[in-house]
Amino acid sequence: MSVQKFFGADGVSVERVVINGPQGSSAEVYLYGATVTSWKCGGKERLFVSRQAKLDGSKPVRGGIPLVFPQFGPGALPQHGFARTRQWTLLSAEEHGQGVVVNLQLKDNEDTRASKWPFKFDLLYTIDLTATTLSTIIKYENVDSQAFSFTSLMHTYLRVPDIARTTVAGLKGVPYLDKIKGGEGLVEERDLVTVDANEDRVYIDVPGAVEVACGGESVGIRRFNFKDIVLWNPWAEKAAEMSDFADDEYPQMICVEAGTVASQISLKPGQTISCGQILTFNSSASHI
Ligand code: TA6
Repeated sequence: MSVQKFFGADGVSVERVVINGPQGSSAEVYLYGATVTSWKCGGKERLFVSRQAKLDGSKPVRGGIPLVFPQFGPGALPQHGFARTRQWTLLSAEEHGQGVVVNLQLKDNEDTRASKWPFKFDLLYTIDLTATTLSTIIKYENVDSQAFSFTSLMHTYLRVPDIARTTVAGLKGVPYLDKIKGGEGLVEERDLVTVDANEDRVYIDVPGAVEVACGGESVGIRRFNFKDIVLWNPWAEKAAEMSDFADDEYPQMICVEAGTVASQISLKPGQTISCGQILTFNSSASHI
């Protein structure tokens, strides 16, 4: 197991960290946005990053696990908030018994305090890699003198061999907002959700784990203090509108995103909450 630090153009500041875990597992995180851009296990890359993604800090990374905070979607702040476009601080990267853990931090600064969400905050992001799991958990702290509320989400782009053969289990009976149908409220009736068009759905108060399966392999997503799941695939029409997403890439990805976005998380001064996800690779999916 090992930790590799790669430096930016200045030769001094760490640009990204690669951690190598047991059984050939690895992960990569850019300090820009604290964006996980790779998770390899079972001999393959499990995350999707567009070949047209910008990794130079000029725009949010199109893929991996961008962090959405303090605002999901459009609103008073730029789309999905400022956490995914800020430079995070690397606090530590070290081996433990079963793998490697990285800790990163983001605090308010004069730019965020001048924004429409001006509060003082402290985010501690822990990324933990083992042979078959990747956990990503943020400890959110209110270090302001007043309460604040936010929405937050881990915008996970999973790589799949073929979207046409991909199924998502664990959403049956869950109410969702269908953003393709103007936010219409519906209830998922399928045991296995499939995608064959542009889909953009917010599943609300999802009760348990979900599993994304394709070709006999799967990734399980267990949430920790995150209530909702967003499911998105741009399909051909939206792919064509994104300069950092190649037109032929949508069949190789599905976003299944753990977050709290249909309601706000509120913290009083001094309060903290930890939220996140544990991704587990399964070489034999529990559902086909
Ligand atoms: O994944 C859900 C979503 O909110 C979609 O509506 C789509 O906008 C996607 O995020 C990507 O957003 P971005 O700002 O990264 O282009």
